Amino acid sequence: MSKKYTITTPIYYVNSVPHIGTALTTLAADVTARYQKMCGNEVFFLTGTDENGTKVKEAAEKAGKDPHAFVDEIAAAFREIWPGMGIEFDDFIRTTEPRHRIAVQEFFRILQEKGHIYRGSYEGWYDVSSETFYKEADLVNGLSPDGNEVRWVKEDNYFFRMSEFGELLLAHIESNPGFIIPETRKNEVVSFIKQGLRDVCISRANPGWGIPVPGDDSQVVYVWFDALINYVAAAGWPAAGWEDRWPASVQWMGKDILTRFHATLWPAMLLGAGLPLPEALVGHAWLLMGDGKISKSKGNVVAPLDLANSLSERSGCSHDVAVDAVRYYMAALMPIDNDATFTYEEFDRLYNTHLANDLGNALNRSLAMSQKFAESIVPGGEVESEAALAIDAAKAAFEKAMAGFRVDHAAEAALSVVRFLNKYIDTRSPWALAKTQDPALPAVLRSMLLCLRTAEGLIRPIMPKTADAVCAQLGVAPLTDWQAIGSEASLPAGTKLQAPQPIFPRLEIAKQEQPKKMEQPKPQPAPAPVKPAEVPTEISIDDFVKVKLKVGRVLEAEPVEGSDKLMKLQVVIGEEKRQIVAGIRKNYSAEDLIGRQVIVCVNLKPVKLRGVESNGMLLAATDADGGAILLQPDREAPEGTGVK
Ligand code: ME8
Repeated sequence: MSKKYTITTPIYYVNSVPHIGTALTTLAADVTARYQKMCGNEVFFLTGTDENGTKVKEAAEKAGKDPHAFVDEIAAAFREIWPGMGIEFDDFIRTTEPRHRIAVQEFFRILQEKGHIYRGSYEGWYDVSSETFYKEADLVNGLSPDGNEVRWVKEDNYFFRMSEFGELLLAHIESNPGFIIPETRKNEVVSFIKQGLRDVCISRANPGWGIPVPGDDSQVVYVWFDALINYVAAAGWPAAGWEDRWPASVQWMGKDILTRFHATLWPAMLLGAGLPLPEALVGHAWLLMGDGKISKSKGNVVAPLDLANSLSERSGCSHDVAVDAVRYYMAALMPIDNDATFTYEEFDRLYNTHLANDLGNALNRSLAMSQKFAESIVPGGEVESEAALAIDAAKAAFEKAMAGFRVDHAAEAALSVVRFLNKYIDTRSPWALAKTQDPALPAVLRSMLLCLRTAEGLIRPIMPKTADAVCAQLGVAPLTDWQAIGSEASLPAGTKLQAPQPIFPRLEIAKQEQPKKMEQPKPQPAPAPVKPAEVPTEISIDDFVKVKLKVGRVLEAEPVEGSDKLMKLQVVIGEEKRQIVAGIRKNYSAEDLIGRQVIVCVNLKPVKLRGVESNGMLLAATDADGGAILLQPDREAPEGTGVK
């Protein structure tokens, strides 16, 4: 059988349920898997749970549960949550399974046979939270380097001669530049090894939980030594045929478990047993919440599905799209070198700007214009060269990003094509071409639609359900072959398009709507004296129809320099684009405005406000402080629709 492209995540401790931190790594692995499948590789995507440690046993005791029942319950939560996040793993290994126990005991036996294991006594500190042994010199103010409590341990144990592998590991890292990613973390690993690797204690006194050391039931295998072996156990080792799944092409993890475990202990174990080393180890940075790492003990856990459910409720988008929006957020944020901070505000902002504005608008506008100017049929004709270049550049940027496991850059590349498209629509102005019956119109529409089709292919590894929704509107089958992305054949002339259906309804970002943010009610000022209502002068319908009102969409927005009230907007109204200056800055930021539909009075005489020409007026109600509350159609209406 041919070698598969093997992708692994860490196997997670079952002391707590999945959260947005563990989802981050699993998502990175899923995006890699989906991309590699599209590239034609046979993929083996492995995840699972780490169930044998002291940490898990103590968590079960704390919960007053039998450890077997406890691990079954939490492992089931992991197994169930991942498909709900669109994560399609091929195997889920639990370290309490017989196939894992057999592999661990055999691995131990082989290393023993080859003289890499000896008996000794351990006296030192042990951090249960990270299941790590520390020397006195490693401690910081009596705590582990991560700030966890440590306990003194004195036991007769088995030791692995890790000290013998330092030179071999350094040579491997040196001759395989892609082995440890990113570069900064590779340097940390190299200096850790250069300080001298110590032999590692690889067993603990048997507490009645864990995998017994072969031939010595008084000891169980140290949980890290045990857990790392899951990767080859799931490949089928020690039985024949494991070579099609091991070595891994990439092992994804957080930086916490790279240096001491995956980049030193694990390769040393493999070298000792005569097994091949993984091709790449990616140790990403932290997703922080507020000022700290997301962890159950800190009580700051965000469940990814809760986030999706809240988005779907608040915006009205479908559940599938909301899950994709969470996937997109994590992909776009994917911290590699530096830690990133999770905030609800940033999540909402990215949804509105990247998804509703950039992707949603590109889709709506392209389909609406195709409907208007090409009867919703993909026209023939050559794709214009600037569109072809943008398509190729986005695809190449995505490929480069994924070759270096930069999921964040891949997300950026995927959206670059719709950002280009929105600008292209503005500059090529199909409405103007239609007016003058310019022969370039079919090519422009075709270019727009091919950009969309390309975006559908490029977002697919990150947002698979959204890609399907885009396909449905384009009237084509999903683009699953990477080679075909960007090709003219991927969107044949004559394809019948569907009417545009907004996929990402905009979120109204009012502070009080943010989930989990409770604001103290402010003391209410005494009500202002009510002014008697003015009796408006009556006008006839003939007067009213003189005021021409139309639906427009804000494409660009920026504050007018020197004014704290005025915003300069570029608004598309049907086939034309207008500059409008509006006194709404106090209540709306540029981000609130871009992509929003507005009602415009289109037959006001142009005026100059602070020296900037304004060609129309937005309709707005006025709040108690004189601030603007913009009017907006109750549902999306094509730009240019008349308002009565
Ligand atoms: O370490 N930001 O399991 P674990 C980014 N069982 N990534 C995060 C994160 C955050 N806030 N929180 C968790 C173990 N992670 C061992 C692994 S493998 C043979 C054994 C992710 O449940 C990140 O990948 O503590 C980190 O390395 C992993 O979860 C730790 O999961």
